[in-house]
Amino acid sequence: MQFPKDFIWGAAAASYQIEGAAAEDGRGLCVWDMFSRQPGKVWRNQNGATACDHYHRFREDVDLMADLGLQAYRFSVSWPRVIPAGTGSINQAGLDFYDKLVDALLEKNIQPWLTLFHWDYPYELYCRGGWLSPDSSDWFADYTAVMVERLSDRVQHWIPQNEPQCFLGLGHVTGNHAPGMKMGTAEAMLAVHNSLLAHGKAVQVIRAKAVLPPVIGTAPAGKVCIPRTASAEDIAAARQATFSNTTKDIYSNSIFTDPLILGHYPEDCIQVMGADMPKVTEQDMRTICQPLDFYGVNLYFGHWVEATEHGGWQPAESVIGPPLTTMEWEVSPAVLYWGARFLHERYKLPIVITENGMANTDWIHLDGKVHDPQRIDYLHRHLREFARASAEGIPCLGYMQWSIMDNFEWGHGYKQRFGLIYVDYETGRRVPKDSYYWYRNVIKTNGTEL
Ligand code: IFM
Repeated sequence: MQFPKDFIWGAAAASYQIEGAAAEDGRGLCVWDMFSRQPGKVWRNQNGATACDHYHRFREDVDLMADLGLQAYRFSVSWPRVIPAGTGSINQAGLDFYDKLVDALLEKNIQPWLTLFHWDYPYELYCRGGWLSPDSSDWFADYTAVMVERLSDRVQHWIPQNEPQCFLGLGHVTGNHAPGMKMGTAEAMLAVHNSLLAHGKAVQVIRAKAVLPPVIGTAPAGKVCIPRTASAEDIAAARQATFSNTTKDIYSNSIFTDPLILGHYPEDCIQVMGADMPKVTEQDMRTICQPLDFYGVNLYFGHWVEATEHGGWQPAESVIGPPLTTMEWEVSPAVLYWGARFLHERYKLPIVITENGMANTDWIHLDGKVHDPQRIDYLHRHLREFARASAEGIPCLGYMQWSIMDNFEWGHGYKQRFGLIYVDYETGRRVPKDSYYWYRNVIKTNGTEL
């Protein structure tokens, strides 16, 4: 398999999922602290108060990243660690943590890819209206400015928000994630619009203030459809299904990314949302649609689709007894090929896989090692599909495995393990899994042996 010479091999994690130290050094509360206190919201009522204790063990973790040969580490900043109330006073100790983390990464030649928001929304801002507040985009822009002022002399890669489909869809519509709200469509769409404005303003701030020339991208949870066969009709059906909005469900690529990159909401979204669409001004759309450098996308599985007789699409049956991860996500590696292809066709940006990986039944075996052949096979198959996209001329810039280490998997608590590194949560001990050593060779050989 062939990857571009300057392809970036990375791995990712997020603040609330790994840092712990939830009540230390002046960190403010986030919505996940509060949500996980409610009985029954998280598996076994667990929470991220200690998590992987990365806050204290980050140097050991960076050493492990360096031994892995990692070229980039995508991490997120805990907004309330830096600005405890979400706006106003800055917590220097919190900023210092990210300062030291970035320096430690750079010392090992690992590029820091900084995500500004990966779901640990400041609780105080939630109490002031959260994403429904007309001030929410300015709060986010002000927070962005703090991070840019402190780190942009060393950080070049910026991702404003991780998976708005999830923090809004799961957090504000179904209520399965923090803050656990169940909004109607009109409110949900207002929150969508405000989060898009926040993205646009953050990009403006980064471009205006950054010291190093910034490289800015996205990290949505893409719903990508895979054609059941290679027929032109099924391919067209999968393309159409990937971007279409036929219900009021906001778990959509195009509702978020069309405004960001094409400068307007998709027509079918406007139709289907009807009176539930927020008031949208031309000025809003100009703010939202800022130039981006890459299309980063988090892809774990795809949805099978086939053409109907009348030129439409319909879900296709999967096989009986499909390969499933412990999240019960179907292993469907072609999602990386079709995702890269459809998303590049529509948005014309180079592609980065900002997350891809699987949860597995990992434990320490009698020989003291963690054998995870399923994960190796999963990653192998997905990377081959991404290489196929690259071979067809789609600009593929990089790949971030999710996740560098086992961590707090939101509502699933610590039940689901996604890491290349096993974490013994009782002791904090890290044990690199077989997939860690496998990925190390992939990086070393730039994927040529895949
Ligand atoms: O752990 C999550 C991450 O926080 C966002 N993307 C999907 C991952 C696996 O569920």
